[in-house]
Amino acid sequence: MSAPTSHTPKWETVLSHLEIEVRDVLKPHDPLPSERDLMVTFGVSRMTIREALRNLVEAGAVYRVQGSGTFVAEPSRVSKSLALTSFTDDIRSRGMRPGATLVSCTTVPATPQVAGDLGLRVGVMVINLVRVRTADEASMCLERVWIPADLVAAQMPDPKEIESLYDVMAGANILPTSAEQTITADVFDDNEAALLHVPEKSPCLRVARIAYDTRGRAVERGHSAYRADRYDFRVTIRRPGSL
Ligand code: 16G
Repeated sequence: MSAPTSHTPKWETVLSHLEIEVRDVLKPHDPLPSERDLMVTFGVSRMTIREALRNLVEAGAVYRVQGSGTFVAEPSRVSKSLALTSFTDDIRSRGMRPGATLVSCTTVPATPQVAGDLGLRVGVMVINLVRVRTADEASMCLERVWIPADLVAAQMPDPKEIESLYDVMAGANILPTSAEQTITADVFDDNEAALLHVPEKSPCLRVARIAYDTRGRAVERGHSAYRADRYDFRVTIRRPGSL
């Protein structure tokens, strides 16, 4: 949403404030302040507050309970299968718009851990890209990626311009086709929480991926921390021996 101007109707200004509160501060099923409290906070009429709330209800961001008030709705969750897909694929397939905000992009010597995962010698240069990934502008995860610099360096656009990293890699003829992935439960640290605009110590799923190309060469090491309130993983399981 664009920044309010002096021509913006009052209810839209209230709406933008409430959207941020609902998205970044409150949790699902938390109550919103009463109409009276909102009138005092924003110094506007009840009609203005009602118009803003009506828009929030219509957008599915909040719900009303007769006689009790207005509450934050469950955000639409992204349920990810374990297929090797990109963030962009995951978000688009749910009808949302993927986005990326650059945190940093550096070319650094591989540490022993990074080198070990990518099958490189310690000290070989790797590109380390750190981005906040969003769906319809709302934060979803903090993504840290390491790629051997010699694989993509020539094709690397301005890091701020990168949307899908897998598209950039495809441009360099690098196609991740399989990956080893581990998923662990954790909480965001303070720095991560600040970047994602979520409460400190809120739950996250940490996904560590080492992706390989068709030749079995490790082409990417990715560590992503997903908001546990917005992401889950869906797995198809089969009894051994059945098709
Ligand atoms: C996922 C991957 C990340 C990959 C990105 C590509 C995990 C843990 N992370 O976020 O490694 O770089 O997708 O998505 O699976 P993109 O093409 O939209 O940038």
